[in-house]
Amino acid sequence: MDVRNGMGLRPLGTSAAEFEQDLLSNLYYRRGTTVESASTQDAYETLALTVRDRLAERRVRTAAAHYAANPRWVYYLSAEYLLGKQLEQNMLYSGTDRIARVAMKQLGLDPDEVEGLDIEPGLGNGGLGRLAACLLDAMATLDIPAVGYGIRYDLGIFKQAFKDGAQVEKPDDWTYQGNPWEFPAPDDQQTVFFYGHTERDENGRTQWIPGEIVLGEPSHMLVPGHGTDTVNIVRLWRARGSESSFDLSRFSAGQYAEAVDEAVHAENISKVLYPDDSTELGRELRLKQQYFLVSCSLRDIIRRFRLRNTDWAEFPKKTVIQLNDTHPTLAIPELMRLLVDEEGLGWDLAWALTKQTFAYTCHTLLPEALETWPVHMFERLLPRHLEIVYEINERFLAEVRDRFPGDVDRLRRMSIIQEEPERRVRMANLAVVGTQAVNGVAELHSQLLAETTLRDFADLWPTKFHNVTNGISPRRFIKLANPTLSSLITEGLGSDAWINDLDQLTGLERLTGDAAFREKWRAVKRANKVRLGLGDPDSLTDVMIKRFHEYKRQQLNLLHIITLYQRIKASPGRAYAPRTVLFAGKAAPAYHAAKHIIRLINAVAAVIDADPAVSPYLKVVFPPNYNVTLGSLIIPAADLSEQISLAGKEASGTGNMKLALNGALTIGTLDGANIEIRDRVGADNFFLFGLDTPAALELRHGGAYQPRAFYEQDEELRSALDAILDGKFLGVGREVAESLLGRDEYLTLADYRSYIDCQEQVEKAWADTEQWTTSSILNTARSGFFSADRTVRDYAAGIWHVSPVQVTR
Ligand code: F58
Repeated sequence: MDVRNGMGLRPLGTSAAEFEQDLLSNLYYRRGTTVESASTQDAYETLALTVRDRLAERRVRTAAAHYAANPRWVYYLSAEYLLGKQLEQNMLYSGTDRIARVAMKQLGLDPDEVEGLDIEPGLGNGGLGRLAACLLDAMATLDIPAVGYGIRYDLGIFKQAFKDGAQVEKPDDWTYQGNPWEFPAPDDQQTVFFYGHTERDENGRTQWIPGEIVLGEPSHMLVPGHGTDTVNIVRLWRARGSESSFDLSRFSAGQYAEAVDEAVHAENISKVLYPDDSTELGRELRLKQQYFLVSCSLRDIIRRFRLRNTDWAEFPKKTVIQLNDTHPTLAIPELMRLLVDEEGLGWDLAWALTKQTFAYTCHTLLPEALETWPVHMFERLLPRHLEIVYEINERFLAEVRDRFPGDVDRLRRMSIIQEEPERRVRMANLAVVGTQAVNGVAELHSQLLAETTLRDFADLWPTKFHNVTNGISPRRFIKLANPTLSSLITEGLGSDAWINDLDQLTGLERLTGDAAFREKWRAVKRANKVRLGLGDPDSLTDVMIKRFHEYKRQQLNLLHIITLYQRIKASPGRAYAPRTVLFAGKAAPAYHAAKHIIRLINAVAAVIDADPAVSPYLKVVFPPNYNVTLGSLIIPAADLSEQISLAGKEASGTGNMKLALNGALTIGTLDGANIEIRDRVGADNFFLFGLDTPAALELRHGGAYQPRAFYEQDEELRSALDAILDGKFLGVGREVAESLLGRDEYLTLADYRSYIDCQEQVEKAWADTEQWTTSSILNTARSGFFSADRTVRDYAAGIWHVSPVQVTR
């Protein structure tokens, strides 16, 4: 059914001429200007609207098909989304990429200049936020009815710049020029309560009398599927002061600032994304953000449920809510509150429905990254929710007591409330107790969760624990990011069907014997390095792109660079294979140790650059402000992918998958999804080094790690660290060396020798161009498993139990 026919609407054309007409018309009616007087910004906004219109039509049909089917929906709750730029993606998905460019040229517009104005919404920190975006992309591509819920932060992840080599942060006012991709939906506004107290009414029902009321204003962006007509949405909430928050009496008295105080206070809730990575700040505003997201989203989910359903017993049959880490876990007590206090359901029924509705994905193993909130703060902000959490906890602990009588330690560990040294609410415990499924994000991670971090819970409910290995969008991370490699693959396989069926890449294996194909493969990689424009395109391009964190061990890579530098200085005559080492990534603004590492990398880069004996062979580059856009330029140019975290620390990693898919070989530890990458691409096409998880645990917990011993025994290591300590790199970075020699939890020096030796293997392999090319092709050919489509199928079959709904014309 073409909805437009029923409405008497003109279908939008698929030719360049029709697109050109629509551009002109949008320029005139939506921007109030003409081609002659349009600014580039006018042209960009108009292009965006013209592309968006084509997807809007699919969106309307999708909504109609979903309404008719009344299916089980997936609601993905995430405090973060790193969606990446929208224009290029939406042109590809709407099939307008070619005609849009033709039309622009016809109108005398420069497509590159116009498209250059598209900006990336940076509403996330790193892997977790980007995973959310990849899963939404795959859900739409697989025709799964889904809505992503999040927060529309005014300021996204800070922009990173370097001043004297040190990171400085600038605000990311990403909607400064507006955002043409967004549809406001003021009719679906929600009211959110905070603070106050609870009262019991005459029927014994609890009422929450709030102390502050804030409005949640939704808008959504389109999430089109690739090669299908499904267009889902991601709905983002923005906080607004309620009408009563504007104090007219103060305004009239000339107290203008005071008059808007309350409204400004309310709007602060969605003002800024917390730029944190893996360490939690116990800030009330962050808890407020979390509840704001949860409260708005749950009311919206219930509103949508009621469009077609009346019986609460049906709720879990029509709804599955996936919690992306613990940040949206307040949804569990909030649904209980809505069902018990507002809908009048009994506790047991409400609890059964709640548990069936939710599932929880954990993204970490670091105990310090498990969220907890001080009970007193929780109680002040969300008094009713604390009562509900207590009740959930009491009933849960009774169950534990029944199963493990007398095991007081276990009870203490499993309680949702931590008692010592301070009373805190443990969000991960709440998330496990209140859901029907818990999953880790790679095989090793899921296994370690069940054996260590969440072990008591896995003892109690073994079948609740799942693994769903992460995946990445092949549309975003090869088709769009690497168009030339994509064309070559399509040429080699004889069709482009691989983009939605990534396992078809195995067909490339037989092309490893095809000399012409191999030549083209190398030419594409080289051209991608030229496009990136950082360093010699014939050098080994060695890439480490990720957030800065000590566990990820950028400092280990740095020690290798210093060692290479010193080797070249010591024996200048030898023929060294030129290498460009590229870093990109941000450090949390308050994470000083990570910032010291950044500063030292930049100092080492400068010293090497200034040394003509070394610079022909070694170059370190560190482009600032890593984001999806920059990643999409770097990934296709990489030869070597650095995945060197201490084993047992990286939950999965997804950059590792993007790089392997684009033909980079990995140097890595047995950590996260590296293990699965190695299993698939083959040990011969992967450079393995370092301690494995049991060895790392033993060294750390056995108290046997003595970094000084490694320093003393290994001359090259000593010399590298001494150079830092002696101030050889602009006098910068002593803190880094001291920390490596002190209580380094990440056992960097223990893995140094194995890493350096492994890098020598890399160099040898690189010298054999033919063998390297084969390994590169095989990395791509065998990375099909890491498609987010596979990940979503795993969730759909193992956790969500949902089926696709076809959108027909
Ligand atoms: C990442 N977590 C994991 N957290 O570190 C990575 O191994 C995994 O591949 C990825 O999730 C996807 O599963 C991550 O990115 C955050 O950014 C949090 C944001 C909120 C504050 C705490 C860190």
